[in-house]
Amino acid sequence: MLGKKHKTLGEFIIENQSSFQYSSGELSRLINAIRLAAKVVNHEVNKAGLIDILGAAGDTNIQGEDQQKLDVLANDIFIQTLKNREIVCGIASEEEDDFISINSNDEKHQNKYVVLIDPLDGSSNIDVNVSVGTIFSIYRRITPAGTPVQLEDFLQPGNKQVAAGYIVYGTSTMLVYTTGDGVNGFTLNPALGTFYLSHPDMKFPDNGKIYSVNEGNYVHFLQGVKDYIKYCQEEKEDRPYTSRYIGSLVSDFHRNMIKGGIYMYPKSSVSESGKLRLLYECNPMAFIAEQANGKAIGGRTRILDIVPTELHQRVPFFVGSKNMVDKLQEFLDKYK
Ligand code: P6P
Repeated sequence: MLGKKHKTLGEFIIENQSSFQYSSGELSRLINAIRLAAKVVNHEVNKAGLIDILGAAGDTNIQGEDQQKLDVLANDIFIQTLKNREIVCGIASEEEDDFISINSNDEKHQNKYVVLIDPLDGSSNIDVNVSVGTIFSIYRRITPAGTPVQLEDFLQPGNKQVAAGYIVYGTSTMLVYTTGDGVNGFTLNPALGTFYLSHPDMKFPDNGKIYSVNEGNYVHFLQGVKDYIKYCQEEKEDRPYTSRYIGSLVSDFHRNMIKGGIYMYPKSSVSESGKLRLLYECNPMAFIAEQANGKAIGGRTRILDIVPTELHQRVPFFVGSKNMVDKLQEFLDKYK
């Protein structure tokens, strides 16, 4: 039984309220809304194998991927929870072709935040009982109060995020997030429905030794990426490194942040821009990575400095321990 020494997420949010920029309490309420939605989705994910919720919903999302029923359910849960709180003026989701504008009912009170979300990343793993996750990214709106939210509110560079985080529905369910003042991880006690601070001040270990990439695509990678993978595999100095790839970004990222490692989803001759989405996968994970002493690049550029051009755009993504990302950069630069 967790004793008093384990702070709850609610206590942590209150205690750290003052460190939130523009701390008017709304960002706290927004994180609390995500906490509630995470518990509801966790409940559905954990029983997915028990009721006929598996299998595609027969529909496909804008990415052309079969929509698993759990994808749709998680999307609805997060959107409804965020809508109900009168804090958010717009939501963009991997599962929604366009963003959703939420105009405040109260003319005087304007909702200040936009949220971008991947409600259930790695959903193809659901049917084989492998961890999946939710990823979220939070900005303050750009457009003046009152007007419907425009695309510019969403197409902000990642360095403007005010908060970002993920939930990993794994052997235990964890919520990990940052508001720009470090990264903290909270583990759900399912018996109590309470998240407890289990991983304070998370940091990537300096020298990672795990590399995560789908090596089945090796033949399609740029030469610099191929050279780096061979570097990881050669028997020299502290190598060969360990290869670990779950096929679920949140799970691979989470393990690498704890043990040290690099996750790579390069562009290739089959996916010209890579597979991962800048706005609701790469930017939030890059914000967390940099807050945890790690690094995130899209090739030659820092992920957080990329100016987005469209809601569902994809970018190549390399994220993890600084030493590993820097070494990869050296190999990429050889072919400038
Ligand atoms: P591949 C899941 O679909 C995802 O977006 C990430 O969570 C995961 O790391 C990657 O795609 C897996 O893609 O092409 O290796 O199956």
